[in-house]
Amino acid sequence: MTNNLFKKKVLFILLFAISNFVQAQKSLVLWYDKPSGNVWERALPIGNGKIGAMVYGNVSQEILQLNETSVWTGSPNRNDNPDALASLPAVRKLVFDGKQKEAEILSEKTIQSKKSNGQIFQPVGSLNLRFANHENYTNYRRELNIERAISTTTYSVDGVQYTRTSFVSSPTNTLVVRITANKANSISLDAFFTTPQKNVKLSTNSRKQLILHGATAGHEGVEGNQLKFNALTTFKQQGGSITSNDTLTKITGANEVIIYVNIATNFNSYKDLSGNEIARTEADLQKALPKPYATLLNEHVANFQSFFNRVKLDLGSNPAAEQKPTDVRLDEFRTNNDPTFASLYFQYGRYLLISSSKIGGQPANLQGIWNNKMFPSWDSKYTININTQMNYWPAEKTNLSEMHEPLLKMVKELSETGQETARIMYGSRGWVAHHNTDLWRITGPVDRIFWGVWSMGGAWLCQHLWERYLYTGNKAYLAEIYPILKGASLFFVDDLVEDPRNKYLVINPGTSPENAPAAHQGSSFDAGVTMDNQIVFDMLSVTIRAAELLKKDQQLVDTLKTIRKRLSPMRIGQYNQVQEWMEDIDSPNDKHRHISHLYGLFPSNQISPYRTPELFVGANNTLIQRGDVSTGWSMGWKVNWWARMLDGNHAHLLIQNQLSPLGVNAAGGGTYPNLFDAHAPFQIDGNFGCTSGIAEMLVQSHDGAIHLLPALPDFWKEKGSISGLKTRGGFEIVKMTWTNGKVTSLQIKSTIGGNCRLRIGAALKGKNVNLQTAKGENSNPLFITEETAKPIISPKASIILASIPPTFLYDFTTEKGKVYTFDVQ
Ligand code: FUC
Repeated sequence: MTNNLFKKKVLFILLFAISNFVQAQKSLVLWYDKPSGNVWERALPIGNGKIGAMVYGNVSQEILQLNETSVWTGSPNRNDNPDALASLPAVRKLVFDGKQKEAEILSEKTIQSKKSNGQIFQPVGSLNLRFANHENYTNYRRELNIERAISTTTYSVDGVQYTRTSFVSSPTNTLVVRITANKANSISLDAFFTTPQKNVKLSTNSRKQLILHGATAGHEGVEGNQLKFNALTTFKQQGGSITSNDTLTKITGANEVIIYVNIATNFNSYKDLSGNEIARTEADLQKALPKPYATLLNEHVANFQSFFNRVKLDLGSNPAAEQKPTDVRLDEFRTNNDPTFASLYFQYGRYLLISSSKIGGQPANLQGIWNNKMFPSWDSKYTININTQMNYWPAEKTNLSEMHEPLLKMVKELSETGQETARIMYGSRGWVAHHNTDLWRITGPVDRIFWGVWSMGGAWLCQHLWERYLYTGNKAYLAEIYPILKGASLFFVDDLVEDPRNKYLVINPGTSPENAPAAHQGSSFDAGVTMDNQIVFDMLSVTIRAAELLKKDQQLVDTLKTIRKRLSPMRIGQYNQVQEWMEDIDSPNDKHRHISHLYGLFPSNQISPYRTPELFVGANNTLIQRGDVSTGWSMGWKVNWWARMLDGNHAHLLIQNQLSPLGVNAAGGGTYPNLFDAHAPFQIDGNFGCTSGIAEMLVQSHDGAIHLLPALPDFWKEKGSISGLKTRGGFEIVKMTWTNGKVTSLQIKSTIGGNCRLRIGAALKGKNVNLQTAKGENSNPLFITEETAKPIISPKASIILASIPPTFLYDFTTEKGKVYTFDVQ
């Protein structure tokens, strides 16, 4: 090669690399042309599942607001009400007699926890960086690159360009901030901690480190001063000088500064606080400090991308919109077709899950891992009547199974603490959890009994254990989780009672999370509530299937099957809706944010256009009657429901409603400038719910087959592709492309073998596969769908059913590890 040719080739490669980089930058970056000021919901979240930080990007007064996953108030405790058992017969009788309000009043005293309503997830404090004389700046930009999990702030002062780069490294469990300038000796700053925590000591030491040591308080009678935390900030600077006084470290005239923040607690488990928070921060620091910055950064990016890069999504682009700052794009999204913004939001959900839920940390709570308030809304706990489950809807399908781990561990722990609750309060075997839990894995009913009476939290969470099995087919894992499933079912075996009105086996007292029918004098209490029936049905079904697969407990299987037959079926009511309550007392004007009786449509699969068409139409009517705009998480759930209704345009409308700045939706939620979901206030479930919904619009696998492009909206039809989504049965969509709403190419990997059944709108031709037209049940056991009892009244369902596009159904046999390629005919 001549020298010139070589140079040209290098130039070409460079240009290609740069254009790729710029492309990636544009589509997977949140960026702003103004600092956050004092607005937390403008700051940008970074985290590694243990340490979380909100980076404000302020120029002269920078704030990194800090969290650690186990910094909660209180200490090991329980909150059962032992009076429950004796009062249950009276409560049940009142409910069966139609005296729901009286039952609720009695239960407020006898079932409601008399102890704590759960503890609070709290902030550690903030690291403040003060830069003198930086008030007049130009060329400002701050961004969060969600493909690299790095936040960067750049600006110029007096002709010097400054760059701050922040990330939380998983390999070293350290928050790293690097400050550089393009002129020597330009970096001067004061660094100090502040904290809203009361029981703390701030200090510096001879190494010029900043130390924030403290203990959280007690709350609602639960002992405090037990959970200890330590935050340690360490500086490494080039050039200039470093000094410190009591609580402040000062750097003057440096060329570069690297800041390491380590945070740890003495928390080992919900019953053990014997860790050493000080030794832990020092040990983590020693993992980070010796490494050159480039190594730290590269290891961080590699670790993050080993999860993030598994899925790529292209929904089309709008180059004009892509040039604009993220807050402007958010403002315009509902009136502008900006498909890259939808894919950015989808990937942001995956970014947030990787950053807030990792092995060794706690599950993502109501705010993930980011909270600056001592008394955040709902204590930033785990509300397990929807919100915590929603956080994990994207985990398996968007190829982040590892991020599911902290939740699965929590379910195991609840199955331990919940045994005593089952025994003491209900006289039942097995275990139970109500509608909330916290770091200490409380399982008793909290808040007012109106909400707290619901006893399905554990059983719903068990569906996550089962779902992971359906995605992986891992029998050893199934054997591990089986005792937890069995325990949740045993609770129901003992707790279900016969309804004298109709002889069904029902949960009493039960409720449909947080709603109350007017006909019951506004009491939330009832028996045989639809969601209870659906969750019990799923719980018994998965236990039966798990026991059969593991060849265990035949007698129990027989019992569960007998009980399952006696559960009440779903019903279609007078407004052609799926009934929420046993009686037909729903109001078509009820706009309540919870639509719990559609649990059967999503996340469960009891309602299907192909298997239960009457219920499918009923669900459609229910969704229309409840309306679209609501709290953020409710809109996130609705994206999934409309995807399951196979209505991509309605799902997209909900995405537009959800991705509206707060205040646009009258009496509803929306999205903050940093793309955090707004209940309001910030609640992360909506982010995760919508991410799951977008995946459900592209690929579904709950209804006996892998359904490709089940709900593609007109906005994304023209051209697009998705790579890396997972499905039940251990399949991975290696890549699927589409044009004009039709799949144009497809590659599917089988990770465990078995029959693969595809449902698709266009005829397929296999390249290395023998496709058969599918008939009967899918022979792959990971796709079995359970027969639910049919509704009692059947409405005229034909109009909606006729609008469902026809599909082709194919079967082909797969081998473990092989990739199958298809063309569209
Ligand atoms: C449930 C919801 C509320 C809120 C809270 C954290 O109680 O009904 O809207 O999301 O959880």
